[in-house]
Amino acid sequence: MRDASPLAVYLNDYQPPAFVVESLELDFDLAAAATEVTTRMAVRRNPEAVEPDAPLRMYGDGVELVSFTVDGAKPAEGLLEQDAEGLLLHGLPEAARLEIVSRCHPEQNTQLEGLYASSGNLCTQCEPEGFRRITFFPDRPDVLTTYRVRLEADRVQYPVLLANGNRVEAGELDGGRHYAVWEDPFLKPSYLFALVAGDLACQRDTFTTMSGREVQLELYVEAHNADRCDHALASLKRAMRFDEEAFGREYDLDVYMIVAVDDFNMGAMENKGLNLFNAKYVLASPDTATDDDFVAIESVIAHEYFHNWSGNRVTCRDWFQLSLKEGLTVFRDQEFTTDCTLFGVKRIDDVAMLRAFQFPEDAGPLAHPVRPDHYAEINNFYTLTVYEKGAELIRMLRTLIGRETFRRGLDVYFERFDGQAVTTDDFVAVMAEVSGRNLTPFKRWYTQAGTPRVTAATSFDGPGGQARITLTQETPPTPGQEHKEPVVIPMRVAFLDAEGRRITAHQKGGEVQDEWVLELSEGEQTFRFEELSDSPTAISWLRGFSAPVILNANQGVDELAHLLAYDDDAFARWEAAQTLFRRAIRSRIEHDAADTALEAAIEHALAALLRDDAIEPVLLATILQLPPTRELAELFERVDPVRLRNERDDLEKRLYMPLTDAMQQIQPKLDDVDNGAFTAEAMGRRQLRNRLLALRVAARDQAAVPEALAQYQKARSQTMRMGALNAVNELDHEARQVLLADFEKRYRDDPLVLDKYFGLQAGSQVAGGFERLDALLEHPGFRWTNPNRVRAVLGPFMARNERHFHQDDGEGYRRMGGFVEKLDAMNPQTAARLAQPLTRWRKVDTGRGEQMRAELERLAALEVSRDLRDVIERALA
Ligand code: B3K
Ligand code: ZN
Repeated sequence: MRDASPLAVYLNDYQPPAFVVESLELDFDLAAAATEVTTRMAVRRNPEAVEPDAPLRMYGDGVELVSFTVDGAKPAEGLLEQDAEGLLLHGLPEAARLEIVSRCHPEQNTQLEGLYASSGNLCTQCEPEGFRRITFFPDRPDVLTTYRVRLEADRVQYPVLLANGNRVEAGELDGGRHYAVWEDPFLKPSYLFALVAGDLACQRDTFTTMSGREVQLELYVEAHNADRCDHALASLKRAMRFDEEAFGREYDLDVYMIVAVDDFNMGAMENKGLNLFNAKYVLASPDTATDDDFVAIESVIAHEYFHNWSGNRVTCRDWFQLSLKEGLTVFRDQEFTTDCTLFGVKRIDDVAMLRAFQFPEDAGPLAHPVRPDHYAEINNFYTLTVYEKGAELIRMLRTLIGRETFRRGLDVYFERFDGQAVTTDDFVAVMAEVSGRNLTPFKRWYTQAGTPRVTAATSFDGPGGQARITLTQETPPTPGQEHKEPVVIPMRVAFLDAEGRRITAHQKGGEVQDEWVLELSEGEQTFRFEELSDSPTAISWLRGFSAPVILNANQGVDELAHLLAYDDDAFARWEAAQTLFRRAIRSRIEHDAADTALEAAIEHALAALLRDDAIEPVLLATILQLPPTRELAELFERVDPVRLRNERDDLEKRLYMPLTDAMQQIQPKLDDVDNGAFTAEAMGRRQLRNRLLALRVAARDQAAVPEALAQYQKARSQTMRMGALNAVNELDHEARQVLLADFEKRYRDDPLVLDKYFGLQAGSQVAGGFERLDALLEHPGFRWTNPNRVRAVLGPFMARNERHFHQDDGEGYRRMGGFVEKLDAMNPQTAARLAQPLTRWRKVDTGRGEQMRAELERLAALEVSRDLRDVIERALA
């Protein structure tokens, strides 16, 4: 595990496996201290292998070899080689049967990859390379086989024994033990293997598929959580129906199981028929989970379910192709959530997340293409770029070839590659085939890192006249990619008249339309429009965020205010406000002074919005929110994050101070929101209520703090309780302490809610951040071995607590560096992830940036994991 120099793996070195595995049997003698695994496999030389007599490579990581036979006999001297990566077996015939007995140690496994113990249960995480921590195996995604798994364990400690597929046998054994045998009829790669042994309660439901088959749905949780499963099960059924209706995809096994686990490195895992979930994305009750939690659970449940086709039935040839399944599955889950949400706000949320997290990644030292071409540690490539930008690529493909053609392409893709491990090129080739288009230029999006910058300029020639749009594009250099080529950018646009209606026109030889998708594929292109039905008051650009680019359209304040008031595209409307906010911040930082005329115009536009009875509450709530500091930082080469945060908060205060009356007037219309309803509309109204409260507190509205206290006290749901807490969390005020103390007492024994308490404390900029940090680490509920808890403290401290994280004496960096070092010894994957805020040192003003770099260099001089070393080395390069 401790490896001083990470050696890179290159896409160009890909070779098909030397052997195929025709079938696999795994016998587990399960115990937390030591588990013995007997692995039997039938292997045959792969006709597609490059070298005809290549040895069989079986990876193993921290696994003890007990015995090894080939066709029943010990391999002859010298044929079995053990090295740092595992086993190499030479001299194999055309086909052979191997039997390997090996041992692993679940209880000591704090990495949470492979087989490990969590809350007294045993479970697995194999993607991407965890299977090799369970047994020796050609653990790569293009080795697919069928699995028969026998689990044997103590009957009292582990009454539930689960693995992928269908249970075909079970029974009692002597000595208080029992067993179960599971068979998965579908070909799968080892990263989709899973087992669970534990004492768990099962909540059941059923789902009848579109062809009339009944599927058993089983949700396994610890007994005391049995009353928090309804939402997850209902979400699962909605997702199953949606995949049938929107994508024609039907579930294939007789049972679909989900197990909630307390200690988990990420959100969830799509193992075939047996999903393992971070308990955070399963358990929900109105008292413990906020509306945001409910929505997140629904979307993660859907995401993992959708993987059954995009990932499991059709999988990745190698890990460079990760976005093949992740980008596509994120796209599919976004479509699902959009279907459950109101008025395009889901799209706005997705864009906001892309801008706050993926754009900075694409502009920083860890930038990489959606399909990377080399990596030192694949776990570090489960990134916003592979997932979220990957989903944007799928969305652009749909925009370019049209919805119906795209849908047909997906059908062909799933049918043609069912049971195979393929590449993103295979995916794009299908879309090219069904659309008859040359998509080769589009593929640059997969191989080129960095966010393209697009500039738009327009000229008009009176009513009934002509319009000309000139678009240019440029992508800045990223590590290892100095020179960039133009990419294919679908730009959705409309012209709006003085009442906000769309103007019609046509492009030369084209039909009369009121919205266009312009395809920018060169460095610069001009698009001409004729016979405009009116003269445009505003242009609505990049509607629906039709491409993941940074657009500069040089629009005036009046034009933006017009879009904010009228645009029928929710994204474009929100974007108009965001552009105004960004401009105001930029002026404050660059000119050291507020642009008072601009800020007055923004305030005026916001006032009009607050008077608008027609706007959906959830959209209003979303528009009123200023961009977060980490997104704003991207506007500048280098910036002092503490000052940026202060300017942002001050702008918010100044803009909303004159609007407190207007906000107060809306509030009575939202008095009935804590009503237990979970419709999109009800959630949107709660969101607005909480947003108004928070903005009023930020704007120093004297009445707002007692209202927050009252809201907390009266709350019947976690959404309203957290709404009140969030509103006062930046106030150095007794109210904050009183509420937080009450909250801690109330939820001390409820890990998922306690995480919210940790997050509020760590993320608050109120003075005394380091003392609070110390207190959290001393809290009886804090555990270094629980990723949720560690993330709840370190995450918000680095993401939201600029004042302390970026304290100018470097204390914040040293603390975080120290925590990362400590965590790395237990859980490298989570440590490497939590180190990432430190890698952004070049964006931070020189004095602080140098201290961040110094902390990275201190870590680099230590013996750290390959995961962490990879991140640090790229950050310092
Ligand atoms: N495929 C898993 C992620 C595995 C991450 C490994 N470090 C969950 C998902 O994307 O659905
Ligand atoms: Zn996924």
